[in-house]
Amino acid sequence: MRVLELSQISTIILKIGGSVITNKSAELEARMDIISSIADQIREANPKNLVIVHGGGSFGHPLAQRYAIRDGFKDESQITGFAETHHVMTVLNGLFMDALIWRGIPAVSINPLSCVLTRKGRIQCFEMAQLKQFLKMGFLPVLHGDTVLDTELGFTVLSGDQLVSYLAIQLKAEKILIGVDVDGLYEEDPKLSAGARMHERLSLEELKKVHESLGESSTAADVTGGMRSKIAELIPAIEHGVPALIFNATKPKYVYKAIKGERIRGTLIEKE
Ligand code: ATP
Ligand code: IP8
Repeated sequence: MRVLELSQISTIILKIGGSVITNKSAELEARMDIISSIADQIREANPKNLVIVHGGGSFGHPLAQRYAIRDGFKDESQITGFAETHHVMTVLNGLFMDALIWRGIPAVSINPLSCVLTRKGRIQCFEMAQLKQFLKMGFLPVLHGDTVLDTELGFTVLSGDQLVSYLAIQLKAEKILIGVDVDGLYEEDPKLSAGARMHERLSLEELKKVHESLGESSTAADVTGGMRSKIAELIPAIEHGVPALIFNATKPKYVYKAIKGERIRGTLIEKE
């Protein structure tokens, strides 16, 4: 068996948003048709260098909110809530993993709860040895936003977006692909402002300005801060020279094309 060196692998980090694989206006509602379609596209693309991170959507977010998990440990009643929130993330992860595994994709699930510790919500340590070895051996690691232990707060919520940026920097990724349920990054939430203009290409400096200008409608979506936080998390990876594409992962073949580097509509963000 040929085991590659990590330096030989130009990794792609693909985030599949909770807005893509769940119905965020309901609770615990997965979009199985989209999950199946994405799994088909990943099988067809057959990538050897992919890490997937999926979000919480209508699984993790409502429970995390109900028990105020992101604010940290304040009282005993949150203990069960923490366990429940983590559990529903593993249920969503299981649905996604099922779709990959039964298509013959060598996907392995990596629970952030078991390998990440945060400090005030930021990743403090992340045991990546297994993830790196899986990549070298040709597996497809799948991670997800999760509840994690925090050295200051007791516990908190770790967003998939923070994981994406962290992994992209640590693995010196070739690119980041952010799949959401809208076509890219707009001046305002396109679901609320039909005429909002989409940014097709942004430099790092332009992205920082757009981030500053995003209003309340881009913040309030969920416990991890919606589109505005997504942009804030991306900034360090772009600073490290990793380009990112925000695109609509619900559109037919867009995940396939994004992995393959084919041109699709979206917001491309590059350092210069
Ligand atoms: P999750 O955190 O559950 O993984 P996600 O990563 O798919 O979800 P959200 O946090 O739900 O993403 O953000 C995507 C949503 O952000 C879109 O559905 C869109 O309506 C909303 N949105 C708000 N402001 C903007 C904006 N300026 N540009 C694009 N989308 C925006
Ligand atoms: O949807 C959130 O991850 P995200 C995970 O990537 C939980 O922000 C537990 C709500």
